[in-house]
Amino acid sequence: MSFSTFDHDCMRRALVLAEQGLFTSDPNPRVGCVLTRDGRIVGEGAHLHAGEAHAEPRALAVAGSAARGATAYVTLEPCNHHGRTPPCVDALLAAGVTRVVYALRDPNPRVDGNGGARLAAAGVATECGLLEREALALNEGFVKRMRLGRPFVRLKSAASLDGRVALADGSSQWITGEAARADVQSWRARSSAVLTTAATVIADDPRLTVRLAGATRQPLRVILDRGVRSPINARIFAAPGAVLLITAAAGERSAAAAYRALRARGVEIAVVPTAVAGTRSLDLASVLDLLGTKLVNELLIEAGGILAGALLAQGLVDEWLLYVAPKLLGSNAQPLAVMPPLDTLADARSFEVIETASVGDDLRLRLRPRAH
Ligand code: AOF
Ligand code: ZN
Repeated sequence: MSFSTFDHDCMRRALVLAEQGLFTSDPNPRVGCVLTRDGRIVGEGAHLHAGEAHAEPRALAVAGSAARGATAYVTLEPCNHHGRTPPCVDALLAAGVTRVVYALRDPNPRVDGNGGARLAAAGVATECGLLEREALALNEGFVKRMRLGRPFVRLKSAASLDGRVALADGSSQWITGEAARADVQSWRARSSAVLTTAATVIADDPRLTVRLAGATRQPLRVILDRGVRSPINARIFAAPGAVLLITAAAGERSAAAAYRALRARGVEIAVVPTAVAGTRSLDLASVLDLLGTKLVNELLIEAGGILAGALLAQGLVDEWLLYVAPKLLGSNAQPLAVMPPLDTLADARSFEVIETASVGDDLRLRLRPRAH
């Protein structure tokens, strides 16, 4: 299939529109739509909030009768199902659109090829795959949850040049500068959930909220707390937005009072198995499965080196957002990722650097694990 420069330009525009939903469309994907006729844009739309109109009906509403004979550029395959809104395929057909170009097949099993097939069967020229990589990059979380039932996992760490995330006494505020900390805000804002551990709640007392001007949605905050140790007066419980505490200790008499107090504060409590029966660590794959059932697309993990090491060792990290402060903290400070010693260099975990950026005085690396 070959696409013209105009096709590319229109799909690029649709991707820009899709980005309007970056912080808000959750748990739905970010989708944009551009309608053109005779080489001119006649309508544009984006999907902004789950439960509200999809991108296509928004663009069709702008185009009105100009949609007859138009081409629709959509960043995701138009849906063919009755969800919270009627099928976009019906709306496109009713409006008389004659060509539909979409970037990415919708992995939602209720759609997954059906939308495109129905358009084609109705005689609409239907083409798929234009700027697919870019459309996928906007919706990696949605796609992974639909395919595997688990969120896309983004691990965030803030370390010194010598790879340390806290002094031996636990103090870590602050290693990176204000600009790097502000940058984290937008990664939180695009996430469905932000996850930490009881150890971090106790050591740092973080709120883990989004404090960007105009933010309308708080990600779910998740605490891994095997022993229900999080203090009830921690700031995370007082800050706006929902909190989910994941533990393994349900039903233990010793934890009953802690549960009652947490529930009284509106905290939801969920239980997963431990990694190995009788050990302290929660089974992380089960944690991700649980968060998939809670419709978490993108999960941002902000915790210490123990959880980071476990996630990396188990191959559960999809992207590592690593802020590096040009400082040395010394070799007794706490490591970035607690991992067992290696026998040979060939066993080292390695990563592909997909982006580097300067943020204030610090560096930001985006890394993707290489197959191990
Ligand atoms: C589209 N255009 O703009 C979006 C689509 O509950 P609903 O009715 O909002 O349906 C959500 C599903 O629709 C979502 O899981 C995904 O498969 C699809 N999203 N489809 O044609 C859009 N946002
Ligand atoms: Zn739709």
